[in-house]
Amino acid sequence: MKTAGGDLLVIHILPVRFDPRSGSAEYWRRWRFRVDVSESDVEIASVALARSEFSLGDVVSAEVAVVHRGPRLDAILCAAVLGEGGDSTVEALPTRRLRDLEGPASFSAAWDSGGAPPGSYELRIELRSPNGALLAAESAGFLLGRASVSTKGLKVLPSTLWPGMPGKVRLCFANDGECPVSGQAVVRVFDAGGNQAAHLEAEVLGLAPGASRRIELEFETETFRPGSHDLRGFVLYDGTASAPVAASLLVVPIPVRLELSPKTLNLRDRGRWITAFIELPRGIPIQKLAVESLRLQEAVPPSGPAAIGDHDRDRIPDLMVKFDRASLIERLVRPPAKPPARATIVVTGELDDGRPVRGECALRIQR
Ligand SMILES: [Ca+2]
Repeated sequence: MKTAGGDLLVIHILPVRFDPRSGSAEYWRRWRFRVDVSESDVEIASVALARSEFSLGDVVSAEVAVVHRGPRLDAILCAAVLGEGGDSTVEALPTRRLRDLEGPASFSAAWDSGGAPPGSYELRIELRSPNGALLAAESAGFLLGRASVSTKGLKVLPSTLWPGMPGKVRLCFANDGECPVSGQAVVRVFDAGGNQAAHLEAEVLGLAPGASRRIELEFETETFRPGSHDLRGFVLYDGTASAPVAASLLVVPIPVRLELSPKTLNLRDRGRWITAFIELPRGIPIQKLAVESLRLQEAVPPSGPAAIGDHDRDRIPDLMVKFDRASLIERLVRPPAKPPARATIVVTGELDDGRPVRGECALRIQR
């Protein structure tokens, strides 16, 4: 853009790279620009590389388009391959004298990359006058050495767990490219509603070509809700992601042991209560069970006294809690249908931190 005081260069950048396959975004805080200015009638319109990535040993070729708007002149075409950032010259290509340059013209440049290590490079093209003055310059960047990571597998251990049980995932991946790869191994856990329940990440440093790696990541499940969960594992590297691999995880309520007394429900008896003994898995104190949250058949609340003891004498404390017998019978027997001979009684409830519990046992029914 021309301004009164000179030329104004405006650079618009979107410093974000979004990968739709992994849903990840990457952005850079620091940018570096190099601005070359020269006053001449000759312009390098473009340096078009055959590709932006080349395999090790490939011939890197480019078409150079030049426009000269003044009277015919001779110019020298200089081409060089520079290292990352354009700071060092890797190889200077033979110079060429362009005679009687007039109007648009194009030239090709090629570099045999044999023996060069993988990395990012720059092809710099300069047009100079026969006495060496710079007339125009342009460069194009490319990558040498194909970077590629493939994700091989993802496993959850265990594949069924309850909230609070530690989970572990194992992600396997391999470098099937030509250059060492560094990046992040990522595993994301989504609940049945598609919300992210966990995000796990581990640094991957210098994974050599041909090498594979297995990474184990542990995760907390205290806040997980019961239901199926989907996991996606991938590796982020060079601003891209390996194709994700999937696994699934089932979260169940904390299993409780349920025992009823009596074990047979005699419909002709006139008892007031049915007594339940509830035991939590080892490691979770029975005091954490919110007694008032308990329900039989998802409907019948505790109605009698409750006490902590060890009914089955296995040294794991259990809770004795009484339920209204008539309310339970009402749920099990629906006249005019004949009463069933047996029923599965389900107890549900919560711990005081909101984690769900569930247990069941069989109950005989005597008419
Ligand atoms: Ca016990």
